[in-house]
Amino acid sequence: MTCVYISLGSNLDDPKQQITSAFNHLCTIKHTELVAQSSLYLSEPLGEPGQPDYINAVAALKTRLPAEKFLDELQQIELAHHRQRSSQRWVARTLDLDILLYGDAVISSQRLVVPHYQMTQRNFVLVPLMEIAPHLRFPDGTSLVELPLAHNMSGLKRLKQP
Ligand code: ROI
Repeated sequence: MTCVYISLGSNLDDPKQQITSAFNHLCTIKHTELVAQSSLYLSEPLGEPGQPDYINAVAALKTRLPAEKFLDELQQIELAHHRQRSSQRWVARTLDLDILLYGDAVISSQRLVVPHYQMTQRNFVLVPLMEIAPHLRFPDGTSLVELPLAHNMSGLKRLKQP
């Protein structure tokens, strides 16, 4: 089994409900177990100004699926939440599920870049990760606790226990 960390984000159509529903869907992925889920965090938007605040969270799962098959499952869940795929980046969305880490794999394909290319610059990813995996190390050996943003709550509010 491979340990996978993913991020969840939503800022449209009742974001709290979108994330709660996404956690339920994650439990149904074949050959996969949901191991841990963080609290929900209210987070100020990064990117296009004027969008609503986001709800963010992270999850740890164990899976027997290869990375791209696992990505297919995440994209199915996004579609079930009416995610519109668009060529525009950094805009509002009903549900965004990103693979952050897939074991120790370093992947760079057209569909998938792992570790997620901007995760270390986003406190709305690192802070929830600190909650569920404080001892985490990245494939290059960097540890999560060493990253200053992992302790930075600016623009971020923890909402409730999972
Ligand atoms: N901003 C926040 N706070 N949370 C997100 O999940 C998020 N996702 C995005 C962009 C548009 C970059 N901004 C975000 O994709």
